[in-house]
Amino acid sequence: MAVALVPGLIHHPGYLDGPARRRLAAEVAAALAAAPPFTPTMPRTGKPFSVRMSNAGTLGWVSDVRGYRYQPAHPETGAPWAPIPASALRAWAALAGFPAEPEACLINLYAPGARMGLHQDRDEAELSAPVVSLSLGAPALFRYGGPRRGDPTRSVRLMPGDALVMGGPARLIHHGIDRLYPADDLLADDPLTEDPLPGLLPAGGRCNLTLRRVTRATGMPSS
Ligand SMILES: O=C(O)CCC(=O)C(=O)O
Ligand SMILES: [Mn+2]
Repeated sequence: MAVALVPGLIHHPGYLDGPARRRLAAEVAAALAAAPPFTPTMPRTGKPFSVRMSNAGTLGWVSDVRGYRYQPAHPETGAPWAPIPASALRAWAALAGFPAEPEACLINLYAPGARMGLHQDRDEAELSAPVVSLSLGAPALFRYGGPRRGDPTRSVRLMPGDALVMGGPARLIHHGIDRLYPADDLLADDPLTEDPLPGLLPAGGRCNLTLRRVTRATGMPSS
């Protein structure tokens, strides 16, 4: 059952069941074998992110002292990113309501203690496409506000297998991850919090995939 948290921000709890999560995790592990996780740094300051990242797709999102951008190759190996996992493409087709494919699948890897500060996803030229995100591993507290930085915020817990669609009036809202819930805390022994990427992510970690259309899709009405 889908829940509109605010207009345009649609939460699909438990969108991927256990077998679907395991399939997606295997596909992500394959993408990470081709494009190993790296530690992005903040524009200007060069301060490292606490989240490690990689990408799949024809374009990947990267951040370093030169700024935020999309590029077709891994910043360290220079190799092209792997194709977007098939299960993630199916989720986009079912949930995005957008006629063109996503070009970028950002793979965020949160070790316990990692977080992501409030930000907007606005490095894409095609803002009429939503952002579709899929979560695996530890539950996390997702914070969301409005289009202005000072707008009031609320939060929702994202569980493994949840999908979140950020589109329409919510496409440019501020959002971030306050924290993960420790695996030994409230959900110990819950089969939903299985270690999603052994060897790639410490136990109790979380993986989030963020699918985005980057370039303007041809034939779309201009906005
Ligand atoms: O990890 C999440 O659920 C959010 C990730 C995110 O907002 C991003 O990568 O831009
Ligand atoms: Mn984001």
